[in-house]
Amino acid sequence: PGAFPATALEHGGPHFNGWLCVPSPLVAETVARAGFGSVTLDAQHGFATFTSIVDCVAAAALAGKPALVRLPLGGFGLGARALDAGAAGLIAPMIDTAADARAFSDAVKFPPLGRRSWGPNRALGLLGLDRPSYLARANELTLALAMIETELALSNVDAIAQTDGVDGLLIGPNDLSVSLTGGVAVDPGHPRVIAALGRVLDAGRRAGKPVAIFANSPAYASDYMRRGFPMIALGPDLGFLAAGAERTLSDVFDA
Ligand code: 3PY
Ligand code: MG
Repeated sequence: PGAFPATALEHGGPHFNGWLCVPSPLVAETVARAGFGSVTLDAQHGFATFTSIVDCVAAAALAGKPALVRLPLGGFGLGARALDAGAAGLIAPMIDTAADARAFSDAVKFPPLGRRSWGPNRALGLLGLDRPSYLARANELTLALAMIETELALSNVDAIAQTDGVDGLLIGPNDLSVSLTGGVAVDPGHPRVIAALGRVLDAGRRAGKPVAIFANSPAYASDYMRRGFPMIALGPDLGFLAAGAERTLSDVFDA
């Protein structure tokens, strides 16, 4: 559960990731057991802290699933710590330029790809690797996804995708809609966002790297599945809880 190599997204699929805002190990374990292939602990807009990341990585591991961490803006240092704590991968928001991509990769990949500092205190045990094997394999086993969610990122998408150490892209359709409409709309279904999807998928194909996407709803997730995205993140958990609560209550009247 401490590993998430990009090759895991090559066959079959799509891979569904459960996106978690609530910083609770019980929530992480429950969603990981509910059929999702992995979970994301969100430290940008969700409430994940380093302490909750440590606990939630362990809880996802109990369910046999890898945990990714979505970093706060520019929070690459937290990313390296999360990998030390056994996170299987990282998602960096608002990667707009090749320089942003390089800074991300520098912090979270060991040489020769980057300059990650040594200290995988729990990752060794979770992966069952000794120190030399972890050093040799960590770059390949831990997924680093760069979020494409602005007009500027779209204009640099090939350079971002081709940055060594960036293992794949993840589209943030909400921010992308805000950016592409100049702050007028937050709408993943906006025609400019839909038109951009193919452009990012093509850049991933050219770089030989997977393109994942966040889905606001099951309907968006189905659409993204038909478009061939190999990984779809669904959430957040508060939405699962609200939908389950509403359905449970309405079922009382339908029974
Ligand atoms: C976005 O859609 O902007 C995201 O960051 C997904 O959470
Ligand atoms: Mg976003």
